[in-house]
Amino acid sequence: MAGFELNCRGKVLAVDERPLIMGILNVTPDSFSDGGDYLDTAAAVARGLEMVAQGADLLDVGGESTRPGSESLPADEQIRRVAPVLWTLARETQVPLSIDTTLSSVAEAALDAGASIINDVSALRGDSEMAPLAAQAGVPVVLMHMLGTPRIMQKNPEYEDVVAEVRAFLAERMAFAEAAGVPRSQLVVDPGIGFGKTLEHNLLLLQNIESLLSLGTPVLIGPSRKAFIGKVLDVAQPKDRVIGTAAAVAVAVRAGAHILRVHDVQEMRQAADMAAAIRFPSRATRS
Ligand code: HH2
Repeated sequence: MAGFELNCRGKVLAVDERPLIMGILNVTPDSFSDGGDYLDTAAAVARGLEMVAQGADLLDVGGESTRPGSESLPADEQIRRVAPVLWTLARETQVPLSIDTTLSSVAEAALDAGASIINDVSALRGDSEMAPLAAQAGVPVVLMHMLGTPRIMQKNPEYEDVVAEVRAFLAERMAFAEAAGVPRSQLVVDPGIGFGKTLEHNLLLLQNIESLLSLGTPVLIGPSRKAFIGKVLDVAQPKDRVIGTAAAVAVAVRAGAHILRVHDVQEMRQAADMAAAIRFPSRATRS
């Protein structure tokens, strides 16, 4: 898959040279693993810069938790949380900043503050103004699969063939985005690990990442510290799921995933680079 590039308002992310690490920055009181850690703007900015120093290629800033059972948060409160963090980070680091939201008014304020990627876990279904905004702003868009909404998504999710259904959904969302004016070259797809999936669904999706590569866009995977790892390893605390996350990241990179959305940047930089070296030995040994 040669020549993949995302144009983040002039900052170019080369997607096929090495795996890209997207550092997670949740400016929320209630995110499932780091809620409350970075509510203060200064603490959030410091964490963002730390992740960049640890090897993050881009940062994903969110003001709303989408953990199972969560309610949606009004736009003005999301903006109040993320805008000052984005504004400051945009002036203190060169890496592209992504806004994790389903609301166009939040995305618009974030773009004004310096974000240059939209990460929409509703895949442009949550707000009819989101696709036109993305098209007009010319920024990359992450389209993620989710069954239902965060409030109800983990209540008995069912599929006949989870891999095929998630792939078909993402193909349909790509067509929708393109019809709205977002070029295919600016789209990223994501199977949405943990969003309306049982343990088996998550494992099957990670086992079959290759099936998404033929969609012809970069693939983003977000396994970081999630409950499926806790279930497999019997680890209750999300912050204790780092090694399980590293295993999932390595498998995803070996299968061809391009972007890894993670909390533990330092560890996942190494896991991803090691897996990439095994996938492409000639690149790793080039002097
Ligand atoms: N996962 C979460 C949030 N946003 N976006 C994409 N594209 N893919 C993901 O897998 C994904 C995402 C949930 O993780 P986190 O941000 O750590 O938690 P919370 O939603 O509780 O803030």
